[in-house]
Amino acid sequence: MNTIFKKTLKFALALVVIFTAATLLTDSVDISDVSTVHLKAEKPWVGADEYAYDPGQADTPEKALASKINWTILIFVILMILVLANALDISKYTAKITGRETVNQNNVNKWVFLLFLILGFAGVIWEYINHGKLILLNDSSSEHGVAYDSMFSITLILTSIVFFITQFLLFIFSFLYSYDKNRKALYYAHNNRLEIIWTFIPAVVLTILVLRGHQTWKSVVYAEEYHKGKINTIEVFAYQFGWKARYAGQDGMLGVADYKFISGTNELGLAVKSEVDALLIELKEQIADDQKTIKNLNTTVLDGLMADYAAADGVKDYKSMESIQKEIDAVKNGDRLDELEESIERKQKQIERILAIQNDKKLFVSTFTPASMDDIIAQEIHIAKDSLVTFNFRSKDIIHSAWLPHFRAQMNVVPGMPTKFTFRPTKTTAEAKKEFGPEFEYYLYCNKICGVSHFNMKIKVVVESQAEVDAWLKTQQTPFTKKPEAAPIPAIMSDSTQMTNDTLKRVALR
Ligand SMILES: [Cu+2]
Repeated sequence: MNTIFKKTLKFALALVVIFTAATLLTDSVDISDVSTVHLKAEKPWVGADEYAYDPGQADTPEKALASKINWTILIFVILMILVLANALDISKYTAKITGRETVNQNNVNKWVFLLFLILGFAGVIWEYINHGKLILLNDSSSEHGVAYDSMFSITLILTSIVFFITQFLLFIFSFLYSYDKNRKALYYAHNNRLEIIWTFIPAVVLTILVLRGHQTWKSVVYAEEYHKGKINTIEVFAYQFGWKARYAGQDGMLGVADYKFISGTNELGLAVKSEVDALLIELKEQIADDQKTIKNLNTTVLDGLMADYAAADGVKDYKSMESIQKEIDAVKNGDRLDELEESIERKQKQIERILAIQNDKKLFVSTFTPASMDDIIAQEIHIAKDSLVTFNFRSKDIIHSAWLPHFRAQMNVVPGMPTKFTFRPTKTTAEAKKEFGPEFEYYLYCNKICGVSHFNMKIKVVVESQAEVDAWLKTQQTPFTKKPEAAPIPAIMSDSTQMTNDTLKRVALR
């Protein structure tokens, strides 16, 4: 009897908690209003400002649904089910003590199984109808993307068929063959034929799917062996938080680049002798500065900080006072010294590494080639429709991931480990605008959370004709091409002797 009392008490307590929670919920928040983020476009990745939060858009299916469901009632119903389960528990104990069954647990379970089957299938079908168009795509803008989309669709269709058959059997058997005291279960331990069938068929199907995937993958990462014809190589450089594109200049060759050469005027670290020499001088100057600071740390540096602190104190600038105090503490406890020594060591290492390249004759010749001098560095990526394009990825700092959703392409961008991706764009930006709307643009996004401004780390990709790409390239910067001096133009110059800009550039290079 004691147990029944305890259970009933628990049941009553749960009811009180639930009613209180429900009342509080109804009073405090209208959950229906904050439950969904509304996507501007019907397809989440279409449009210039994808993923933009747009509360003004009222008629998305998500919002319509959210307003229909009163979330408070939903939570209440779920909790009521839990209470009911508790109540059934009580009946179990009553049955045990009185010896009479009040609720047939088998019957309850059997109907719950059937209900689960119907609701589950209804949910899945609802999902297919409402979001299927976001999954089963056939609007890719690249050649391999078509294969990618069809593989995705085939896999989804096959797994859906298997899902519906197996889940139907699982739940309908539980419903039809629930316990019946007049029926004896059949003992059926093993059937070799069945085992072979359900091992062999999935194995064959999966092998076909995997092989097709491998074939497509090969076309992407082993492009040189897979495709015949010219491949345009573009370097895509990632940094926190942005991208830069590097094109080969007129020589058609991308020059050597190395993170060791990166400087304020050489963001991509191209092997340009004059830049690297300037960097060496800069590094040496910085080391000298650091050494000077170390020498004067406890004298003029500390005095300066003290004076700054006093000045800030004078105008009651508490924020500055706090940060200056931190600096003073760092000087006093030796942190600043450690910092400076580490910085010197780092710079010395960089100098050593650069010199190791410069002093090795073979390395020097293979690194500092003229190829770097005419490389084009751009803030956009322009590629020609139907041409084969390889993106060579390089990262300055940490791991990023280049994601081109419309081309069904993604590749990690890893510092110190060059990666690449080859594809053939099949739809120009203008054609895509016709399909997706006038505001549409292709973008390459970062798809690896890499810091505070990760969300905005993207670069525009333009697909156009080869002639348009060439024309655009002419307008882009070649930061290391020596500009022809404003030389005195010979008074008389016949057409045949007139130097073009190009020859002037070459002369300047020599
Ligand atoms: Cu990133």
